[in-house]
This record gives sequence, C-alpha cells and structure tokens, in this order.
Amino acid sequence: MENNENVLRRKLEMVCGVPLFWSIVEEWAQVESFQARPDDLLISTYPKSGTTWISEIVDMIYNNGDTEKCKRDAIYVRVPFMELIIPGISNGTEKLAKTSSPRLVKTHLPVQLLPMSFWENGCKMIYVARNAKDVAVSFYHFDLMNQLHPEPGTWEQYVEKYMAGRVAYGSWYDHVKGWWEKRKDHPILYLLYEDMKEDPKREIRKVMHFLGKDLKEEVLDRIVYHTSFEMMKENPATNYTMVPNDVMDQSISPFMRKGIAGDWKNHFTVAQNETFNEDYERKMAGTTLQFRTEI
Ligand code: PPS
Repeated sequence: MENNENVLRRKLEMVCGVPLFWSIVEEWAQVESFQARPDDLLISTYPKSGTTWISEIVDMIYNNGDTEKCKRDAIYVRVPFMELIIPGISNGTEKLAKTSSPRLVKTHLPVQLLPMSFWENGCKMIYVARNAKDVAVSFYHFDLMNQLHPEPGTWEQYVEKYMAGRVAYGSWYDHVKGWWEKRKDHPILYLLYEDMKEDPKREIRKVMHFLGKDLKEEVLDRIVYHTSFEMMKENPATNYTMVPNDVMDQSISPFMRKGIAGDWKNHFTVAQNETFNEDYERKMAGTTLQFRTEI
C-alpha cells in the first residue's frame, strides 16, 4: 500500500456534483467504461442500507443454500465493489474483469452515475433502501471507523452534513428517489431494509422469484437463519474482520453494529428530529416512496 497518509482520511472529491472517495474520482474513466455482462446481477444501495445482508442472501440463493460454499471467501470478494479503487489495495473494476460469470456486482452509485453498459445489457438489479435516520446513524459510526472517508466530526455536525448530502455518495434523498423512479423502465427489484427485518423469509422469497429460482422451504429457512444479523456478525466471511485494521478499525465501532430498525431514537435529540423531519418533508415531497422508521 502507498503511504497511508496519502490514501486514507482524505477529503472527498466530486463527480458530477456527487462526493466520492478521492481515487474513485481520479480513476473515474475506468468506472465509467466498466463493461457489464448481460448475466450480471447488480446490487445497488446507498451506503449502510443493507448491502452486505442482501449480498449474502443473493450468494446463498445462487448457491442453493450451501452455507459452506458461501464461506469460500469474504463477501467483498464474492460480490466485488465495482467502483471502489484504492491505490495499492483494491480495484473493483479490475477484480470484476477477472471474475467468471455469472457475476454479483456491488455499487453505491446514484442512478445517474451507473456505467451505461448495465442499462445497455439489460442487467437485473436489486436495490435496497433503508430509512434515512437509521442510515445516518449507521453511516456516522462507519465513518468513525472507516479510514477511507473523512473524519465525521461530532454527531451534531454529521447530521447537518448528511442532510446537505456532503457525505460519500451524496444525498440519501436523491439516491433513493432516483433508483425508485428508474424501476419503472428497468428490471429493478426495490426492497426495504425494514421489510427485510419484519419478515426476512417473505423478502428472500421475493428475491428468489426475481432471480428465477425455486428453492425448497427448508432451503429458504436455512437462508433466513444463515443471513440473520446474529449469524452474519459472527461469520468472518460477512463481518469484514478480514479487512486490515488500518482501513477499518472495528475496535472503534464494529461493521456489524446493531442491525436494527429504530436505533436513530438513541441518537437524535428532539430538536434534531424536528429539524430533520421538516427538511425530509421538503426533500421527499411528491414521491410515492414511503419508509418506516420503526417496525
Ligand atoms: S456498506 O458499508 O455500505 O456496504 O454497509 P451495509 O452492508 O450497506 O450496511 C451495514 C448495516 O447493515 C447492518 N446489517 C444487518 N442488519 C440486519 N441483518 C443483517 N443480517 C445485517 N447485516 C448487516 C449492519 O449492522 C449495519 O447497520 P448498523 O445500523 O450500523 O448496525
């Protein structure tokens, strides 16, 4: 790896008004020209919305519920993070070019920045959205421990930055709405984290049908069990403990932190919540997309 100071905790740079990790921006031409394949499955999310969870579910479905096969490697190897390019550490586009089909591809890009080849190839996509407040809390804790992003500052400062879209991948509001609109003219299964918490088997069945698979009840039950928060927290192939400490310091906050809906209530003050709600109403006016902030 290059000298850490040159790579980690640097300020975000912009692509078309969206703040991103600096070397994604530097290597943007590689991302933009990424070659999707027709049988790729794209897993798209705003950060901290259940990416790892849905990735494990999909890999389990692809492998007919074989838990051992799904422990073959870390989740970020089984489902490479397309746009993530970290000098000397990782290059998602190169990794994927060497991956055999059918590939599972992770992205956090807002819909307008997705490489054209995904649309041209008619790739299936699964989008998972999570309510804005729990994402803010999860993202704050992640930015405390994840050295790829700038220091988050205090929670107070972070909430303001988040509402203004001055965090990695920009505005949560634009992200969830952009992908919601796109589902009207493209095969996108749009899932909600809170629905997955409420009834994981129901949502896993939706994913199975979307992927054109038919698995037995007992296999579905195994997938529900294997992809529960408690199991994934203990599983080295899903809990990100294989990432070096100098990139993600899990002694500050674990990647698998709480995995619940409604943790925002432990962090937002009454005043913060009021301001957030007012701003939310403005930004989400006119969309049919509805979230639950508790279940
Ligand atoms: S990342 O870094 O953007 O890819 O993170 P992502 O995986 O999208 O989100 C991490 C949060 O998802 C929680 N998580 C889960 N919740 C419920 N069930 C399962 N199985 C599960 N796996 C991961 C994880 O704990 C993070 O949320 P918080 O609220 O921080 O706990």
